[in-house]
Amino acid sequence: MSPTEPIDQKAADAPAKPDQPPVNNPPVDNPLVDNPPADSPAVYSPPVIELPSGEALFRRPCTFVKGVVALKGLPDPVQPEVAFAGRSNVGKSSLINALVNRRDLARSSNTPGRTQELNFFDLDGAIWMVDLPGYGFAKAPKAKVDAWNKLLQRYLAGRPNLQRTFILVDSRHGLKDLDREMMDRLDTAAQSFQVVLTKIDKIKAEERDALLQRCYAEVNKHVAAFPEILLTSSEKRIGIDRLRAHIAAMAEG
Ligand SMILES: Nc1nc2c(ncn2[C@@H]2O[C@H](COP(=O)(O)OP(=O)(O)O)[C@@H](O)[C@H]2O)c(=O)[nH]1
Ligand SMILES: [Mg+2]
Repeated sequence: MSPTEPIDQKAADAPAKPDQPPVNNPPVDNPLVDNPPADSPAVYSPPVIELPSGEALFRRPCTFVKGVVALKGLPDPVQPEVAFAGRSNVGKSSLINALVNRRDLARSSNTPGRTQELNFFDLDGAIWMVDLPGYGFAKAPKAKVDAWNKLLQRYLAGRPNLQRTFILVDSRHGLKDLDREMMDRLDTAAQSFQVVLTKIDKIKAEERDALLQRCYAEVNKHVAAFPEILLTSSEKRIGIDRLRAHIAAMAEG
């Protein structure tokens, strides 16, 4: 399916039936996965993934818990958590809202002043989702950037319940140096990460395949990288079910 084609919303939301594979599994057809050119770098072949567990988890209520500005404010690591990182404007708030099927959950915590906090969302006691501050604020004062980097470093190095960090990358821009720094940091901290391409409705199918190939070639070199890159659009609701299922696989209860 091309990202420019309309998505059948009913079909996309319908529970998986054994005789009818869900529209979003895999999220979009990818000729590189099905038929990689001989000279291309290895492209990961995504496994069939159970979507219903993700649907069930994300039907449960999600609440904003707190914004954390210092290590001592972190909640005790009593349940698993996943974090969302990415450059500002990458579509982080929109993706979290799409996951929980709300318009304003992430955005409501995104008022100025809250943007430099680690925002914790509790998915019904099963898993925390942590919205990390968007990186790449050119105008932020150096002292603030240094303080934020220190907090992030300590958080990533010492959070035993952190299962995975999703690094969101805008499909129109691809990987940037700040994303590379983040991947290096996660390698050093031995923290698993997974790249999630956002706004794939904004690019053409040909561009998408080339982008995916470039990203796989680079991401695969990182020891902490989860081998599957996800393609998403919050606006067209593409790839949301699959991301939910990934999160459900790490949740408790
Ligand atoms: N076309 C398109 N636009 C998107 C998508 N996700 C986010 N946006 C737009 O990108 C801009 C930044 O989104 P936001 O979620 O606030 O980004 P954040 O700064 O990373 O939290 C907003 O104007 C969104 O409407 C998407 O999937 N498709
Ligand atoms: Mg945001």
